[in-house]
Amino acid sequence: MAATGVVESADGDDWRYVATLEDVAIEKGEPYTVIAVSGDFSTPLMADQIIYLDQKNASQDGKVVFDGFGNGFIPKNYGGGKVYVSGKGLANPRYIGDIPAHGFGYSGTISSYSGIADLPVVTLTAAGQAPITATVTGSAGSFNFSFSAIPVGQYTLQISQNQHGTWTEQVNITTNSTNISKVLRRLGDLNGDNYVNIADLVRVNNYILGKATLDDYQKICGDVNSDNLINIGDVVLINRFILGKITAFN
Ligand SMILES: [Ca+2]
Ligand SMILES: [Ca+2]
Repeated sequence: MAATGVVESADGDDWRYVATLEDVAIEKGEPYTVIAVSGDFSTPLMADQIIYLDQKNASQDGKVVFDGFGNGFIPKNYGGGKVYVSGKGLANPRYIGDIPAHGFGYSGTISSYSGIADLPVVTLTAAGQAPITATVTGSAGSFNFSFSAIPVGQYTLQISQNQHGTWTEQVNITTNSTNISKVLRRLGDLNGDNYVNIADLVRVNNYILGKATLDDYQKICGDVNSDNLINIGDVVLINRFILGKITAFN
């Protein structure tokens, strides 16, 4: 006896499921049903558990082929599931395989200082999981990034680039592909005008003196030596940068 299922993932949101069931109990011409569910099969089966449902007649004894793709799936759940087949000769729905977690595209554009050639690094990290790294293209302060097939859930988005303040935010990947745009500021550029000059130095100084506040991203961009503090050490470095004594912050 053999029972196998194969899931073939394609680009973006489109994917297909091909199941082949070979079993001596299968009778040619009899209807068999393949059902993909989130979690385990249960009776009664809840409608929102159903990922995919299809019925085919056995084309020959011992073999039924299900071939569904794209809109053949009911997108109730993309977190993965299990596939069962039921029909004549099968007293209970038979488990034949897993559907891997399926996800959605997440992409966007990044604007940054054109004088830095290094590509940004973009990652999505779910709690307790390894970071997923985006494909990044572009040059001269204008970049595109894209993730494909990210399972739905909460992630930390991080965008970093040499000589720029690292952008971090929480994002919720939903059952839609998403396109965003972000602006990365240079280290030392607190007002976001792409220059590091006396205006930025004054802001940092006023913050240290308690005369002004900075938002979270300004604090990251003002911490030019990346020690998680904004203090005289950063002022000295920004001043040296403005005077041309250094050309980079790290
Ligand atoms: Ca500036
Ligand atoms: Ca610092």
